[in-house]
Amino acid sequence: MVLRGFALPYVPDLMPAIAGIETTSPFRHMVTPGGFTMSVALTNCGALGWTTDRRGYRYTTVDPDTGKPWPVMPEVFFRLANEAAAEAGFDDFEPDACLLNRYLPGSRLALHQDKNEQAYETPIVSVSLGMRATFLFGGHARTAPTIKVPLHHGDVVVWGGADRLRYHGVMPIKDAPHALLGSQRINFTFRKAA
Ligand code: MD6
Ligand code: FE
Repeated sequence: MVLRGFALPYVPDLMPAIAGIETTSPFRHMVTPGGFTMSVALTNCGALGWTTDRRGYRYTTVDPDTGKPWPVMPEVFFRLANEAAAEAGFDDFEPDACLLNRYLPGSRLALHQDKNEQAYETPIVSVSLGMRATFLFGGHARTAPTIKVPLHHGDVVVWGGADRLRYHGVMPIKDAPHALLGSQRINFTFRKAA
């Protein structure tokens, strides 16, 4: 379910919260198990954070770059995720992990499934800020046809139930600077990982 503009009222509180997360755990380019450096830079907040390196994908309690716990999930993040999930019919969503992705012009995200979480019965809540993106929403096989969904500043997507494991990705971002964030897109996705 796409909740157009749902995050807009939260933006004034989200921006300083993101700046705080970045101070403790900066965005960085991680390497996939296949040896590719991701064009998207990522960081995390919450009890668990998603990471990748040559050994695989996993959730960790500690930022591998700093050796310290991931930054605490800001209250405004949790509230946004919980309220968006409820709006989509998922009551009492209590995420323990939030993955933040930063895209610069040309950054893309290849088709993938989100399946490193323990709880597939809980949804994922995804918030888009900054430059627009074309999101690819596919099927349950990588080769299944995809539909293109434009995502703008403030849009929130909630996925769950039968659609939780669909393949998805993001087309290369076009440079059309955003009034507030400039030439970047920030996406964050909330999960119940444990
Ligand atoms: C993005 N989002 O929008 C990347 N994954 O930049 C994801 O990979 C994603 O939006 C699972 C659920 C929702 C998502
Ligand atoms: Fe994903």
